[in-house]
Amino acid sequence: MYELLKRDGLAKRGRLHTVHGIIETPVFMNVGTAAAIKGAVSADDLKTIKTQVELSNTYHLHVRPGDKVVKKLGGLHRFMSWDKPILTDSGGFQVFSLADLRKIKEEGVHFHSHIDGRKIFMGPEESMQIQSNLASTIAMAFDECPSSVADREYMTNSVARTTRWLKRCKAEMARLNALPDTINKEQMLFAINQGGIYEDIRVEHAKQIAEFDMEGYAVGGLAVGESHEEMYNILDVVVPYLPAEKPVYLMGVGTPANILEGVERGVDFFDCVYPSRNGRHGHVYTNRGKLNLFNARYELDDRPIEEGCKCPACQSYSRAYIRHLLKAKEMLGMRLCVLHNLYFYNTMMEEIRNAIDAGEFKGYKKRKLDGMAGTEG
Ligand code: PRF
Ligand code: ZN
Repeated sequence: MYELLKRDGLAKRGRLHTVHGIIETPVFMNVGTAAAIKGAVSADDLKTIKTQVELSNTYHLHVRPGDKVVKKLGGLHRFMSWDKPILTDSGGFQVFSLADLRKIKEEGVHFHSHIDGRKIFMGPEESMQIQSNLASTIAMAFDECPSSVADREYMTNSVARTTRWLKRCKAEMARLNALPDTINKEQMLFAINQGGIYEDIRVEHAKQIAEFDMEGYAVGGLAVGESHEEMYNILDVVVPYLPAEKPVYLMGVGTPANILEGVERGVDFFDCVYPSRNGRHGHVYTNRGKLNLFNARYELDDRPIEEGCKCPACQSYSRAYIRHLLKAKEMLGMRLCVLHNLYFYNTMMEEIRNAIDAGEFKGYKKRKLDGMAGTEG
């Protein structure tokens, strides 16, 4: 159940009550595709860095180790030793971006595994069954994320099919939640809006899925090659048609600036690989811009990544030491950068929530963006 606590302009401050605890929104979900945040980050670490929700992928876990294996071991929470909320993406997007030789039909998608080439079929029912076996807190509907350059005709047909798939997802999830051996019988299901950058197709689809009375609504099909302005425009156009008393999730987005712009337009949930991926490459976020710790200027820099940061990296280690670890390819170097970056994102979300509570989101956003536009130092 989602509680809308406050609005500051269009920005929403909310609280999603789940069987695995409360999610304070706006929230950034930390991406652990295959049931782990890449960079040797443990479930204990996630608590230290203020993670509220971990995100995993249906497609990856179905291929390896197999959702039936995870179910036998008690579900994803027990498997990865994480008792807070987990959101699983439905596989739709990953199948379209990763798998080879896919064929889309009314019943679902036929494709080959990117691990061993094995033939797999996934449709709405299969996606719900896999997510039910994983027993995540929130499951995502099975959708098609069409290319950003798909033409109007393709987009119209694709979106209509995604709506028909949503109907099947909802029915299958209700059936699974009522089965005696289902691990999480209160698994939530979020719908996904598609339509590329066609405003009318987006709005029509948003109206249709709003009728389904889902527990949350995602905006998919963005950050797939369109410009930031196009993405913000679609949010301006489509979010007003999604139920305001439900959480809104902008999938796969994004940079700190993208998140601030999304919050301002009424988005509650975000996820993105940037903080972990950039961390693994020695790129770290600070309130005065991003640093590349491989840069020679940090060779003798005894300061933490960010003065005053309470993350495990900044509490104990200098830029110079982390730079040395990265250059020596010591795993600890990557790990510290990933921990710092996720802490940076999670802390920004906390600041955003506090700013909305105080009714001063706009001022906060401007100060944060101005600061981050700074130069490397
Ligand atoms: N659909 C699903 N997952 C996603 C997306 C989508 O459109 C995106 C698009 N940015 C990221 N993850 N199911
Ligand atoms: Zn830090």
